[in-house]
Amino acid sequence: MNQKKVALIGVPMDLGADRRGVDMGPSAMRYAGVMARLTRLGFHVDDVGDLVVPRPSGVAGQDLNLKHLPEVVEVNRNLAATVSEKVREGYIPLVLGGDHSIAIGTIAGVAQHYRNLGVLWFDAHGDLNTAETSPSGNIHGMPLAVSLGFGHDDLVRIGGFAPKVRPENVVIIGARDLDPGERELIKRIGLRVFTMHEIDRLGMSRVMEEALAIVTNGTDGVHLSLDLDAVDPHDAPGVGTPVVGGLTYRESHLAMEMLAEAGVLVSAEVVEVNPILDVENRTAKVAVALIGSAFGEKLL
Ligand code: B3U
Ligand code: MN
Ligand code: MN
Repeated sequence: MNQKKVALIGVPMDLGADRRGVDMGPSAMRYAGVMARLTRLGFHVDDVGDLVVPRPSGVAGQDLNLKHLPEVVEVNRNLAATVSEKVREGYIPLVLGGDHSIAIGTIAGVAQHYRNLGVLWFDAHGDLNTAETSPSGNIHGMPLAVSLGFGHDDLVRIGGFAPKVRPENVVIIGARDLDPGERELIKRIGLRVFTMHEIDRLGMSRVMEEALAIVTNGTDGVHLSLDLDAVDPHDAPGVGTPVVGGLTYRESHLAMEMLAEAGVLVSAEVVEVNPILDVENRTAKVAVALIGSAFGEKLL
């Protein structure tokens, strides 16, 4: 009996995005049939349900450079514990967001079981800000920095160790909106970023070959962090922060299919689906289709 097992974990969190509707993402993706999609692929799926996300404590006195920090820390601590337990039980955790701040908890939980975790980070943004460089104070613009060991101690230390991942094992794909402090950090730590410029020049096939070579080199597993705003707003309009000029439906599917073919995926999260801004749940449907491809769905 070695049927592959997936644990679905919903995190209806929008505090990292300063309350913008992405808390409904898990429902939207469940409604779009994520469970049936994975079951059809032959996975045993355990839907753990949704973690509890607290109401924001008073706005008065809160740190505007790290909005809702105590709540974001609490949720990510719980998420790290849940993810870690599911990995221990032999599941591939699939975390449904929620805003991207939840990557802090997912990666903290997974990294407890992998000494050298590779990370494929699909995003229009870098998510490499700290309180010092963030233009918004929103923690969903910080999770990759935190996982690399940069940022507020309460975030960086979740799971009890830091850093969770090394820059040489991480790539960003689809970036087109980077802040000055993020560019500086990318250069300082030598992080490989495949911007839209490179995707246009090289094509997604070549970009994924290079990206997979990096995240599998010396690693013992690969985590997929999929921010739906990597996809062009034409195909994925319902996201927290849409940015024009993104990945096409076809490019994003090819990327997920190539990831599945590599056979290295150990955990994933799909984030920033915002049903309030969506058109007939289109973005959640795209998200679920991309999940299908990442987990091995083929056209023929
Ligand atoms: N880089 C900006 C904007 C942003 C980051 N992530 C999202 N938006 N979704 C920031 O606020 O850090
Ligand atoms: Mn993001
Ligand atoms: Mn983003």
